[in-house]
Amino acid sequence: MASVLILNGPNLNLLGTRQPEVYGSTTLADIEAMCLAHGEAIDLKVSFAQSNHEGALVDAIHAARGAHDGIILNAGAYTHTSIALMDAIASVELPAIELHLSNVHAREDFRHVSYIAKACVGIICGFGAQGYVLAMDAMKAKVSG
Ligand code: CA2
Repeated sequence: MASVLILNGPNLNLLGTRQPEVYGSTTLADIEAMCLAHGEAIDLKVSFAQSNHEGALVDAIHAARGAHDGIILNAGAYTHTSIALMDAIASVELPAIELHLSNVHAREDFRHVSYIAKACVGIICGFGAQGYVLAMDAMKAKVSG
């Protein structure tokens, strides 16, 4: 069975507790449960992780090589700043999907810039928690040839 790492960056551990008007009221634990259930439905093994630390995210991406077939990454604010994450994604040579809950292009200008997009096969944003399911379907199609 194909396997995907769903990796979440800084502050996403706070989902559902603050700013529900921007990020919704679903918690990250709810999203993890939804992803695990969807993985069973579409035959995709799911590993789910979150870190507030850029280096820990780099380490998780490195560790995905040989362990997973693809990476779904909501890098949070590091999306807009991190060359290190871009380099890490490029280095592992796994298909990666950039994911955001919010429509970053309808928000502040600094959120229109993504360093990681260059290393990703595609981007999903603006669909809230449902975006994780959409990204899983896209990854399943990508890794199943
Ligand atoms: O829309 C997304 O998923 C983002 O990746 C979320 C990041 C933001 O910096 C990106 O531009 C877009 C921020 C995550 C912050 O999450 C919070 C959750 C609850 C309360 C406060 C922040």
